[in-house]
Amino acid sequence: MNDAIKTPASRRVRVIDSHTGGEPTRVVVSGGPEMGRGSLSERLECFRERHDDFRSAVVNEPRGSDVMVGALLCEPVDSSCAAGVIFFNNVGYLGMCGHGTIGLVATLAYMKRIAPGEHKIETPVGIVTAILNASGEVTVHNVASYRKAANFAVDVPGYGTVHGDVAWGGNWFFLVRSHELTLTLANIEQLTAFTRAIRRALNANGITGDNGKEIDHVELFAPSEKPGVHSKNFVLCPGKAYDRSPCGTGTSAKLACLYADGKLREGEIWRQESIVGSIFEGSVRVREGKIYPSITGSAFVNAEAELVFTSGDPFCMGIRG
Ligand code: PYC
Repeated sequence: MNDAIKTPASRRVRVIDSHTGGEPTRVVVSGGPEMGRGSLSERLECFRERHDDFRSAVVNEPRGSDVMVGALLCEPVDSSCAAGVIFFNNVGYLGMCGHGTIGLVATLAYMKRIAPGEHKIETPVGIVTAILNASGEVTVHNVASYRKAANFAVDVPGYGTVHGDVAWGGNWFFLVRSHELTLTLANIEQLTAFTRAIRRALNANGITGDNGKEIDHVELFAPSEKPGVHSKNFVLCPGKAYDRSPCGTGTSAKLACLYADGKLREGEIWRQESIVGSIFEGSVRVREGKIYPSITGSAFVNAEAELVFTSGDPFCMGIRG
């Protein structure tokens, strides 16, 4: 525990909340833990090992909820970057977060720290470039994305064999090829139960991303009913929350699979709808054989607050599931 947490009565943490297509992002602007000047991936490990109670305090109940994604604003190592960021949620840490990067850029604009134009953002999985468009929309040029395994079969207890692709879009995803469920908000419980069962089965069978990384996101797809929109998704995030946005890293993983299948050409626009009806626009660029997805969406700042850490509050550091 760091010194500031030992004297919580004096601790105040400034946050700015936004949502991107319905999915919240809470940017910690000041009052976060001190984690040195190492790389963002080193600082993420320091966050995980030494300040995990701070993560819980910011995003878990009673201040937050399962759906809240936190973004700790950091000094970047590379001074050409506008900011560094570490994303986290109710159960742990995210390598990259598409909706969160859009939310971060909208927040930096709200704080008048950036103007429309191109900005580099340092994340634990590499530098991403974001464009704050004059319209307020944000385009994120994501890290290289790829499919690790196609049409992989996994036996899911209670559901039978499920086929899907394992792909990286800044996080690891299992993209289910076909299923019987209808993607509506009325079906959230069934969609959540099915995708959690798939993730449990992947874990139980030792099926991972590269370097043994857990496949902690599961994606279902269906046709969208909106004209000009190619697909609708349901995305299970780590824990049991689902993404209200179309998921920037999940859409990146989808684009990598579509490109690998010859179903999307370089530069062609793919519109991905989320389970709540919000839309991201995506496309890919190919450089030296690698697929670089770009995702465009909008975020809106909806709260500015100071989190107060009060001594004697038994849930000061959040309720851990
Ligand atoms: O937009 O990449 C994303 C994301 C990951 C988890 C929640 N949102």
